[in-house]
Amino acid sequence: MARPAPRVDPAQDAPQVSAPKETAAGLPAVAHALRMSQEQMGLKRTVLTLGRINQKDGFDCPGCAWPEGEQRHKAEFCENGAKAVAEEATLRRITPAFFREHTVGDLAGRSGYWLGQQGRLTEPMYLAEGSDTYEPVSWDRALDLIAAELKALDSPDEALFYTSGRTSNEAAFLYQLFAREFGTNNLPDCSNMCHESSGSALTESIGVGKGSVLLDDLPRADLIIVAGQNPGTNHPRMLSALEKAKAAGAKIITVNPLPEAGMVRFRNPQEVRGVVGTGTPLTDLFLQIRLGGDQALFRALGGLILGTDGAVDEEFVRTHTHGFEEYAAAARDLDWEETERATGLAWKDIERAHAMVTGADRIIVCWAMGLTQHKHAVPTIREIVNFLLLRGNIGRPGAGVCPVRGHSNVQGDRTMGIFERPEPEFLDALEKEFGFTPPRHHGLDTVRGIAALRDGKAKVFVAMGGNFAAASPDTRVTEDAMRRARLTVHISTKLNRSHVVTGTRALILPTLGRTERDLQATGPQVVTVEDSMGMVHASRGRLEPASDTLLSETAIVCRLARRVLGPASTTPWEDFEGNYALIRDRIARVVPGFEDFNARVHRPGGFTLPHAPRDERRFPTPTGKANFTAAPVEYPAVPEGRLLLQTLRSHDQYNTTVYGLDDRYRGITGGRRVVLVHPDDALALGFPDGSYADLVSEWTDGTRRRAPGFRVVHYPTAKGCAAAYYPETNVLVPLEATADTSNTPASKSVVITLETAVTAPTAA
Ligand SMILES: Nc1nc2c(c(=O)[nH]1)N[C@H]1C(S)=C(S)[C@@H](COP(=O)(O)OP(=O)(O)OC[C@H]3O[C@@H](n4cnc5c(=O)[nH]c(N)nc54)[C@H](O)[C@@H]3O)O[C@H]1N2
Ligand SMILES: Nc1nc2c(c(=O)[nH]1)N[C@H]1C(S)=C(S)[C@@H](COP(=O)(O)OP(=O)(O)OC[C@H]3O[C@@H](n4cnc5c(=O)[nH]c(N)nc54)[C@H](O)[C@@H]3O)O[C@H]1N2
Ligand SMILES: [Mo]
Repeated sequence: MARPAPRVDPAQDAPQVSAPKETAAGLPAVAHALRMSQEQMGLKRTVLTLGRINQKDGFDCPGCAWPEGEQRHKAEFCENGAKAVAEEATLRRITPAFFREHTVGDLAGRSGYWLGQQGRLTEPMYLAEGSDTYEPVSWDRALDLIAAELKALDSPDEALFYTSGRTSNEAAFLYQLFAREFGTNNLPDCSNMCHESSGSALTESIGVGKGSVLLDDLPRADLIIVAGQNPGTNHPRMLSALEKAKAAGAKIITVNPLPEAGMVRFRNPQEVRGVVGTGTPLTDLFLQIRLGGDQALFRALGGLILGTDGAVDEEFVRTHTHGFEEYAAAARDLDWEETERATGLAWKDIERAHAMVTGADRIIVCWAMGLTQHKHAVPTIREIVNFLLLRGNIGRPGAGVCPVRGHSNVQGDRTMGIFERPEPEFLDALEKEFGFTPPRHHGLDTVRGIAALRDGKAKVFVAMGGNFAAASPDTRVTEDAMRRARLTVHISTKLNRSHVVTGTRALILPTLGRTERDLQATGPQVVTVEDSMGMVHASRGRLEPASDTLLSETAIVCRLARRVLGPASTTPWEDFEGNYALIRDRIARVVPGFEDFNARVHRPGGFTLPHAPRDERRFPTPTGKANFTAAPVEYPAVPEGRLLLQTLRSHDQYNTTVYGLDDRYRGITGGRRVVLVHPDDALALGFPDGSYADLVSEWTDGTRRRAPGFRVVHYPTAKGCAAAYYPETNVLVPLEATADTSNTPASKSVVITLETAVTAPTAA
């Protein structure tokens, strides 16, 4: 039997601390996943559901975007994938009675954890102007309300259409089509806060904003560098791929301020030796870098390669690259003291890394949020490209760039046109296919969208999934901005903070999740997704929907579009709603690489999208070559007595969805308000382990932001650095603190001071 939802909010945050673990996965992970699944789903549904994750006729795991291999295990999922599924396939339900019992004011005082624990949303709900209680509303009335508000705007650019990364290709394609037929490119998405920096950097450097590595490349590599990523928690299936690569002879360098459990040692629960043994040590060289030191590290490695006879692939550099001389001049001109200051690394460790690099013919670099969420994220990632180009490590097997994406379809949503700055060619194709004139001026991204709401320039906010209020930076500014909207609309599976930080009016539109059967006029539908490596495949849910009233994301968009656009739109929205294959026919004609989409997506395992640098060593940049860059090396400046804080994920959360209050690998249980600080720094600042501190961030304009009541944990992080969980610490990240070019919030380098906690540690 599933357990009922908790009635009391465990807002008491009293974290217990023990030593961090070295090993990830193994049997404890299996046990943990099964316990959480059973609490939410009961035993029978647990067995039924977990068996279908990532199977060829099953559904795509709603966890991360790591790809599935050709050869699938019977259990092709990980602990955290199972938790993501349990969160969606839970038997708990939120009915209209729940909203009668809990006013919006009441819900706004609850933790995100408690809100999520209440179960699946089942009915469309409406919060009228001046009311403090959501009331049930029919789909027709809900959609009429949105249409009326949208039509009342002075300009289509006063509306924002946000997307999170779980939305299927079909729903995403129609959503952007609707927004553009309505007349705006205001399509902010979670990618703006995530891998935008990777997209910006790679587009400029190699002409394609996606990774160039396929799953098969990992076991062919001689060296894999994993920088700024915690796969043991966030991409657990990646550990099996790394284990396989090691077995085939690859070496691994880990670059991280934290010694993360999975990268130290991995116990594969699918192998006997992983269950009874001590596991595979994965990392050969651990570079415990300071936050934000990566550009300096890769520049230094470049300089060392240039100084090593025969280390540069001159033929590749001559034939395929542009800008080498300028880059080489900058990289040869190395300042060792500055490199050590920026990276916090000892010189001999960088030389050790260099020896491994020159000893390796084929090199892959993987990264995630540790690199993308800094002011200088874009030049940092371009520096990785410089480093790889030197030895010809792009466009051949076993080598390349591997940004590891977050949400399971975040890459696909972008491919489908969810982007505030669309390419003219994409708009041309839409125009030709659908016979309307799409807006050509750029729209607003997440951060600019918040500013527009704050300044009264955006008035209607619609979200296709996600939790905008909690995921965005500068919580107070963002929440005030949301409250200024005339209407906020959330198409969601689960209750979250964004539903209770509302505009003058608000709607919650409940929708189907990945695991559920999607029955339309022409029968059951499949949807498609694209993983982190450009593989497109089908996903078919089979569970009975959480309620009869739910509509699919696709159906909601089609019905909304018909109401808002009326007969002026010649797009066959009704046909699309009834048969998703018709949407795929259109995608095939608009988006390059999707030719013959309907036939190819039903092949076992799907198909891989083309990638010019990977497939043909062709670089579709303005120079026609892969571009070296010689940006000045940057790293965060931290004044005396301050720490540099990164905001990251615990093991028991999926972004803003908190599954539980433990972070098992880091030895934290029963609470989330912890700050991990090096013992020397903590003691120098006067904070013994177990003391409590307020985290106070300082921004260049003199403003200070406070997150109260964090337990100080002495932890082996790099010196000068600290770590605490997101979203509790988003309040500290100024809206203006973003990465150059990509405008991604710089959530991994927040300058803070610790102040003795003035409040007792209670609130969660
Ligand atoms: N279970 C689970 N899975 C997830 C998610 C989740 O929340 N839970 N989220 C999904 C999403 S949307 C995403 S984007 C990914 C996120 O996946 P990750 O990027 O792994 O997520 P974070 O927890 O932000 O971890 C950042 C890592 O980078 C390191 N780091 C921070 N700053 C620096 C730096 O300056 N340099 C270097 N070298 N390292 C640094 C941190 O110590 C940490 O190990 O995971 C996806 N998968
Ligand atoms: N400080 C700080 N801030 C960060 C980050 C950080 O590292 N530090 N990371 C950033 C990153 S990488 C990301 S990707 C963003 C995440 O930003 P979002 O994607 O906006 O946030 P999530 O927490 O993933 O959204 C969870 C909600 O999505 C809804 N949902 C789940 N599944 C479905 C579905 O199938 N359909 C629909 N319609 N709704 C669904 C549920 O209602 C759930 O409550 O946060 C960013 N914010
Ligand atoms: Mo993400």
